[in-house]
Amino acid sequence: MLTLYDADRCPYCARTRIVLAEKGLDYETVVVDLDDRPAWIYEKNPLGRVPVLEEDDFVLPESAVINEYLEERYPAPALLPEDPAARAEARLLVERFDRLSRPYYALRRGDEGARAELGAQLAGLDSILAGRAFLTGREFGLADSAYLPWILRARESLGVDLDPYPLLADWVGRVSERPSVAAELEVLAAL
Ligand SMILES: N[C@@H](CCC(=O)N[C@@H](CS)C(=O)NCC(=O)O)C(=O)O
Repeated sequence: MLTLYDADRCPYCARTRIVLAEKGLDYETVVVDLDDRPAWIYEKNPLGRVPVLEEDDFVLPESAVINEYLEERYPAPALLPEDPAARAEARLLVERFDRLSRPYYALRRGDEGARAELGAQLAGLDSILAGRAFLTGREFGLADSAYLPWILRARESLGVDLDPYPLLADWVGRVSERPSVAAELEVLAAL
């Protein structure tokens, strides 16, 4: 049995919700109140953060690691390409995700220059999509799941216009038709 310690508003949790949905896995959700975190969450994750995935007595924090675990434990459908170089490229994008999250959170705080810095990162993703349909490669996968929650929130909550990044905007439109991502749009609309 899989359990996800989860919070609707958390984009890191959204990463894992997308992967669980893409893989068609059944799981239980335990909602963690981020404004009043229960003491027991520190037993699951010493940092006190969500998401945490539990499978029987195996407990795992960190969204990127959880998603890699799910990919290996439940390989079908694959969310990484077969080719080792393409797999490495997808992993590199996930590894360097803080280049996008830094200006995203700076913009949320209202820091000067953050919107332009976030725009530069969105332009970088747009140029990656010039050579491929998805950030992960030819198929939707882990890198797409890793970036989408912030890009959706930037558009929906921070008023970031994606029109200047046409390939990125097309990608958002394309992936939004997937049930895993459509469900996240519903979560966002209800926040
Ligand atoms: N690196 C972690 C970050 C998770 C994270 O920051 N989660 C936030 C909610 S979106 C959280 O639990 N914050 C509580 C805190 O930082 O104390 C991951 O990828 O899972």
